[in-house]
Amino acid sequence: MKAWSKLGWIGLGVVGVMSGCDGETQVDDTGTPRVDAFVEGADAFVPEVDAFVPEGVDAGIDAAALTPDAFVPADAFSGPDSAMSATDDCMRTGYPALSLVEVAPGHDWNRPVFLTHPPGSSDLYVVDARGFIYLVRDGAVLDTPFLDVSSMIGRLTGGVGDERGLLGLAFHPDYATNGRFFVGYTVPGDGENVVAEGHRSTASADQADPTLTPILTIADFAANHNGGMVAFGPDGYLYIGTGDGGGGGDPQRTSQDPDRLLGKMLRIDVDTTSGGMMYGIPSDNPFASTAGVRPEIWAFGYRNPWRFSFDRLTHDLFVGDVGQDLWEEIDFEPAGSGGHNYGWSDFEGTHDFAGATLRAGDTHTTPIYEYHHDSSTELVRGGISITGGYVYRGLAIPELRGAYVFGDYASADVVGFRFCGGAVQEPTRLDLGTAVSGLVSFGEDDAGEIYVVTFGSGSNVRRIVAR
Ligand SMILES: [Ca+2]
Ligand SMILES: [Ca+2]
Repeated sequence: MKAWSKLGWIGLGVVGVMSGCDGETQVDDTGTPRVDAFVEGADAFVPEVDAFVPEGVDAGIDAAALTPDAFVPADAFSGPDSAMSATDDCMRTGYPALSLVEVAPGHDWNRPVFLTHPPGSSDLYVVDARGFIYLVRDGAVLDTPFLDVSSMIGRLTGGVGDERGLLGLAFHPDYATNGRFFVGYTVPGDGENVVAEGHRSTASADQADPTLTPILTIADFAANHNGGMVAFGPDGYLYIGTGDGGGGGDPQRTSQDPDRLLGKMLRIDVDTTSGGMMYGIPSDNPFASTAGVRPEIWAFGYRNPWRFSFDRLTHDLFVGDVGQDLWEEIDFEPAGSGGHNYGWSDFEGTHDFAGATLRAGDTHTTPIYEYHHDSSTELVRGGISITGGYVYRGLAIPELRGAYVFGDYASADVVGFRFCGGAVQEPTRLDLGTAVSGLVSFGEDDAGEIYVVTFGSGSNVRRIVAR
């Protein structure tokens, strides 16, 4: 646990206990001392999720009680937690009617591919695959891009389905003070997948220095399946999703190869360096000291993890992993549990995939949700390339809270479900009031509101709102 630990929350943290206390004082996520839920005599405190109902919330299902002024401090979402509990959100049923609102009305987007924000900031940053990052403030795109590395990334020539370019962005948890951010991109051609560090300009807080410093470069062999998503976890470490390299059918068997970084989730420490690398290896990485396994590896067996996210309330990790020809899947990782093997290319979804075997000794962590490319039986109709989303924990749409919202690049459908008690509840095609075309990514702002990013003929960046 790194920078944010000072906020006082723990992994499953609905109710935490102060480190070093002897069971006398507990705090909830707002730092309010709580003693009523304390279990007398317990050596190791176990969060009593069910026992905790935030003040002002009647069992968590009264939408009228979920107004921000009722109990949530104005800055409650500056970190990944809120004062409300996952249990409350799991008691909800159904989904509200929704619609989409442009973040910058009338703006002519080109290749938007991701949206994110610095911690604690209401600004929105939109990544354009051609090599730009645009800053959106108060409903308008600033004239000068935050970052322009288009001359390095190169103009994409493979059409809107081209998977290369500038693909990911993550602001350091202490960005407000240190100005550090990280991007994922591909170099032109079939070249490397790169994670690089950038810095906010000292001349203007709305612009970055023009030079990026690569910190991790991974050789690649095909134009597709480049991962590219980077995100800081609740632990303050940088998570990096990598594709299997590309082609089709995992031709180089990279995803199960312990000596290659393709087809994995990686976790690194960008605040230290070690072993001649420009980053450190967290000591609790699952293979940090395992001979024959790259220490950066956090999880095995992805094909192309196209968008992953941490539930800001539970810290669980949800990954949309793009399938081959039959099955799209959503993988789940309980907060802080590394070392899983998600199966590719021994499995596509829960199904055997010919030609590969699982890494010796591993067991297959199966997806929590999968859908077939045969649209006649699926909520996602016509899907062939999943776009992983977010668990909605915002305040603006109480009836949507707790829902993991995702979609598919090739489908007009967006689907939500709540993952509670280890089970997918009420998977439902959401009513957005419009078909979504070219859904390339979701995004989340500091308040927990979520966005859809589309490109192609309908390039746009829109916020999901209640209708
Ligand atoms: Ca590739
Ligand atoms: Ca899998």
